[in-house]
Amino acid sequence: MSRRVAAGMRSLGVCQGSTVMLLLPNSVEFALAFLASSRLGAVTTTANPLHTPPEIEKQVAASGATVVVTEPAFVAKVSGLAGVTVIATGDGAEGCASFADLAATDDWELPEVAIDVANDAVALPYSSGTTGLPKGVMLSHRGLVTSVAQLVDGENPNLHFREDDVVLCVLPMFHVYSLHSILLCGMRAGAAIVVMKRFETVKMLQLVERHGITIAPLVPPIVVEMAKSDALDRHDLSSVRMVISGAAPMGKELQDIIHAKLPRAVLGQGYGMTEAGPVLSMCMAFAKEPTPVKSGACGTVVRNAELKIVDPDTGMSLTRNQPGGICIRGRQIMKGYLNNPEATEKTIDKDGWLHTGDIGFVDDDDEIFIVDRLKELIKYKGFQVAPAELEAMLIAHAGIADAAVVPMKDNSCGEIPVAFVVPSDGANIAEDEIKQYVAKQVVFYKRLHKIFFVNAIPKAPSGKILRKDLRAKLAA
Ligand code: 4UW
Repeated sequence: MSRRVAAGMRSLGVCQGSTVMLLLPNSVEFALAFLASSRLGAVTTTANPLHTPPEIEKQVAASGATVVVTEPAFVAKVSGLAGVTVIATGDGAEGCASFADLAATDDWELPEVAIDVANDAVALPYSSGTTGLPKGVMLSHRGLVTSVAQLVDGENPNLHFREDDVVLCVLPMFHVYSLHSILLCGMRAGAAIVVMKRFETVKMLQLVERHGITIAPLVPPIVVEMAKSDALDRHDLSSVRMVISGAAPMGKELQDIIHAKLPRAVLGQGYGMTEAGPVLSMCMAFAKEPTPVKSGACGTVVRNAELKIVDPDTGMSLTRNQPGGICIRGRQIMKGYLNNPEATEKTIDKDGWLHTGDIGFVDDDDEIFIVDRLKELIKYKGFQVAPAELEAMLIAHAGIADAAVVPMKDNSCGEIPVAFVVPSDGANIAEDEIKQYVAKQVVFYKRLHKIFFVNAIPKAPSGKILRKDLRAKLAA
C-alpha cells in the first residue's frame, strides 16, 4: 500500500528532495505516508497536530514542506498556507487531495529512485537540541536504518522484538521515540503494531488485554498514571513481556512500583535524543541474551557506536562512575541541522562526537545513568519545550522587559515550564495575563505554569542567562 500511496503522492508533485509534513495523530496512514515519501526520496517532517497554526506555519516554512498530510479536523490549520498541497485522511475535507484516492493509485509506473543513503535525509523531526529554537534534525536513510539495526538486528539483538510480538503504539508517531523504536523497529522485526490514537489508561489496558500486547513502550508520565490506577488489577496484563521507558528520567521508586504490579514483564529504559539518531543506549535486559540491569539505569550504549563522558569545562574524557557530559559517535547520529551549520558545529565537534547536553556517568557494568541536564531543554511529559521560544514570545510583550524560562520539577509531568519575568517600567502586568498571552500561541505542553516577578534576570557577562541560578531558586 505504501507503493500505491507513493504513486499517488508523485502525481501530486512529490519527488526526490521534496519535503512532506505529517500532521497526523497515530494512524495507519501515518506509517503509509512516511514509507511512501521515503520511497520517493522525499523527506518527512513530523509535527504535533495539536500545534497552533503559527507553530505549524513556522515549521512548514523552515522545512520547506510543500505537501501536508493531515486529518479533516486539522485541515483549517494549514489550508491557508501558500504553495502547500493538503492531503486529508478520512472523508469530506473540501479542497484537499484524498488519502484514500492516493492509496488506490496504480503503482506500476513508480520509478526507482537513486538515493544517496549516507547524505539524503529521510526524516526531519524538529528539536531545539542543547540551545535555542527548534531546528530541523536531518536524519539520513543510512543513519535511521543504522539506528534500527543497532537495536533489533543481529544474532543477539539489544531490543529483542520478534515476529510474534504485538507492540503497543500509544506514544505519538510524530516524536522520534515512537517513529523509530515502535514503528520502524516493530516493522523491521515483522511484529504487529497496535495503533492507539491518544492515551487513556483504561482504554490502553483494554487494548493490552484484547490484543495480547507483548511489548509496551511508554514514557514515565504514562507509567505514573498506570502506577496510580486501580484499573491495573482488573485487567489481565500477563501477555506483556517488556515495558520500555524513555524520553525522560524514570526513578528507581517508580520502576519498583511497576515491577511489583507487572512481575512477569521485564522493565527497563532506553535513552534517546532526536539528534542522536535517536537511540544512544538501551536496557540489556531486553536483549535476546539478556543480562541483569540496575533500576534507574537507562541502558548500555548501542552496538557499533562509541560513547564517552567528558568534563564539561575541559572536554577531557572522564573515567567510570564520574558524571560529565555524555557524547556519542557513530553512523546513526544526525547529519546536522537543516540550514544551520553554526548550530550543527556546536553540537557535533570536528571529531564527529555529538554532545548531548546531558550529564551522566557509566558504571562498572557499562550501564549509563543520567543525573542532570546541562542544556536548556525542558521536558514536559517527554515533550520538548524550548525556553528560547517562550522567552522570545515574552520579550515581545510590551509589558515585559526581560524574561527567562526554566524547568520546575513536577511529580506527574516530570518538569513544567515556569518563567521569571521583569516587568517593563511602569507596567502593571498580572500573572494570569502572561499565562494567557503565551497559552494562546502555543501547544498545551508549552504553557507556562507559574510566573515569578523579579527585578533582573541573572546573566553571565556574555549575556547568557544563568539558568542554573534560577533552577536553584526554584529548588530552594
Ligand atoms: N532518562 C532521562 C531517559 C531519557 C532522557 C531521553 O525529545 P528528544 O530529542 O528525544 C527523546 C528520545 C527518546 C527515545 C527515543 C528512542 C528510544 O528507543 C528511547 O528509549 C526507549 C527513547 O526523548 O529529547 C532528548 C532528551 O530527553 C532526555 C535527555 O535529556 C535527552 O537529551 N531523555 N531519554 N531514559 N532523560
